[in-house]
Amino acid sequence: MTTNTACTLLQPKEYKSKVKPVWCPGCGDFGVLGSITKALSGLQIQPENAAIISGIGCSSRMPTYLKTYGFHGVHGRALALATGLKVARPELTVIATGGDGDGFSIGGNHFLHTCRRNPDMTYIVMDNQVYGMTKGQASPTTDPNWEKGKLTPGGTGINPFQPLVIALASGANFIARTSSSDSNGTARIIMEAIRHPGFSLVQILSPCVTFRPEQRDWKNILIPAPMEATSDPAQAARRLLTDEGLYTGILFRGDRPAYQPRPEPSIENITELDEEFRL
Ligand SMILES: Cc1ncc(C[n+]2csc(CCOP(=O)(O)OP(=O)(O)O)c2C)c(N)n1
Ligand code: SF4
Repeated sequence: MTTNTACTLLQPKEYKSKVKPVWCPGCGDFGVLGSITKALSGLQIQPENAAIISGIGCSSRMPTYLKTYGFHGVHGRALALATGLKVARPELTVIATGGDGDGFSIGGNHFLHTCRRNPDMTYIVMDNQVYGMTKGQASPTTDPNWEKGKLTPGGTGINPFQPLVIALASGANFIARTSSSDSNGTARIIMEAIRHPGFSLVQILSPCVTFRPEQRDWKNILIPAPMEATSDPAQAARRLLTDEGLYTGILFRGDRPAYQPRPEPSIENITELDEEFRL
């Protein structure tokens, strides 16, 4: 992480690009954008020293709205792209952003193996338990009884994916849940996640007011976790398996060393490579 050493402090609004978000009025993702800019400002990270990487979805539009470097990739591949960038440019602050569909459905495999690999980056998932961009299909985190899904009128009938439990079992080093309605609290958690070495997952419950209007009520039912973050995976697992997705805060903080291979020197003699592949 490279921070600002100049005298003038960068304000949150200075991290926003000139592009106006096209999200629906009231979408939780506006709050997340605000929290990311507050976190970057809080840590005084120069925009050119940070990169925001995403896949596809309403939430994956995030890099467009920030003045940092950014890459709006293909669906489900944010973590693969972000890992490659972090390996090649370890000095950058790398943040991957996206939705529950992008991250846990098409990107599920990358999610597991990024937790396992533990690169030093932050993954912000705006979880609205629906595919917003494609107009309201059930996602991996959708409640099995939600009957308004475009493709699942009787509900999915299958257990939701539990991202935090799965992240813990797969080796993520920092696990937190927060809400888009708590702008300052979310910014503080993102700052902690960026500072923490290794793979940090921040699940932000971020309502899709268009396809899940009932989620506006989330802000009234979420409760701060009753205990400090634990570094004991067994205790964290018990907590996560019994909290019904309502606890917010930093729920687990591990100390596994981050993955940072030294990039191999590039091949100097291309004819040797030619020889290797000659049929
Ligand atoms: C390979 C591929 N498959 C499917 C799609 C269609 N698609 C675009 S976004 C999306 C789901 C987005 O849901 P989520 O990640 O939860 O983000 P949200 O829009 O809710 O923020 C899908 C299925 C695509 N763009 N590419
Ligand atoms: S469809 Fe849902 S997730 Fe997408 S911008 Fe609108 S409210 Fe947000």
